[in-house]
Amino acid sequence: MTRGKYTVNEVEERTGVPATTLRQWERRYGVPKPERSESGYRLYADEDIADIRAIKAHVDDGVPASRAAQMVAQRLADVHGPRPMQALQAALVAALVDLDDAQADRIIAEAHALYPVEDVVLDLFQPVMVELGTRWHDGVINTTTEHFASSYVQGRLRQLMSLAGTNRAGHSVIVACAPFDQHELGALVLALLLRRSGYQVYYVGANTPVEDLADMARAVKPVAVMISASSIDSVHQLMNKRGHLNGVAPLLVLGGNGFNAEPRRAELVGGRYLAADARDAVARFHDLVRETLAAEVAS
Ligand code: B12
Repeated sequence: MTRGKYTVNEVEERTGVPATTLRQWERRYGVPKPERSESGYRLYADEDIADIRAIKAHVDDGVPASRAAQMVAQRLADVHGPRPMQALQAALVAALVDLDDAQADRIIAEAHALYPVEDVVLDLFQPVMVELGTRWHDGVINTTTEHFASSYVQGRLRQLMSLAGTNRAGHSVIVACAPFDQHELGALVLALLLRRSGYQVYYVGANTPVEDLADMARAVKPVAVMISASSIDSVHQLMNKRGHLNGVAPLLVLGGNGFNAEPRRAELVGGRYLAADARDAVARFHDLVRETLAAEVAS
């Protein structure tokens, strides 16, 4: 049943909140949540108008808009059940843009109470970092805000890594970023998912010289070296150094944005590409490890 009956301009007239602000609240905080007409126009219900008036009243009392929207969203969650991931994404983006890590902690606690760790990481942290990174690339937020957000998310991912523990009996894997590549979050997400799947993960992190990575592999003897490259430049760095990567481990696995656009580039570096999504990549990786180890035993 459709509840929506007022257009955005009618809502502006009734509540005194400008249409641009209404759209911004919806995008940033997930409230109000108007329905859409068949042609895509927003249609607000009486309940939406009540929510907008409640947010406006808090804002008029001096409460920041992000907090006011959060208070109303929390009340809605109490009445209607858990907030969907999309609303949590918008709320987390808003908290990080406001440099409000206490609020970010609360949102993530809510997400962990509702969803499995893999979903929180892939459906909350990942889109939030893409959104904030894109805002930085577009010059909408400055470098300090981006760094604040990245290091916050990085901290949360490292915490999850520690909680996952180390499986000394698991097959070992080294995860690193390509030389000069500072995009660390994808590699960290991959490392976390691998650790939660029982691998013994050596997470090396950003900007790793290939020669040093090869030295480490000789010492650790992992079943796989996995390298993340987020840009074309990073892929070229790996291509130029492919000699050092040759035979570095039974499996050389390459991934990240620089390969997602053109997976065949992995062959040019002498490695394998699995998938754009870390969850799919880890599932394929299990099979690949099994096949590789079986082939080694047979030979
Ligand atoms: C956040 C971000 C940044 C942050 C990075 C913060 C950090 N500490 O990590 C900052 C602001 C620092 C940054 C800087 C730059 N960035 Co930037 N950045 C992004 C952005 C918006 C999101 C990346 C991200 O964090 N995603 C979230 C993670 C979790 O997802 P992911 O990286 O895709 O990883 C997933 C999968 O790909 C996969 N995966 C990743 N690695 C691997 C490895 C293996 C082996 C496997 C199996 C799977 C796998 O699993 C992960 C989890 O699902 C992307 C655009 C985008 N839409 O992705 C641009 C992007 C990667 N950046 C880009 C550029 C150009 C830069 C800069 C050069 C800009 C500049 N002028 O300075 C610098 C480079 C700095 C450097 N030397 O590396 C370009 C690269 C273009 C290209 N194709 O060559 C992109 C694509 C933006 C664009 N459209 O232009 N960036």
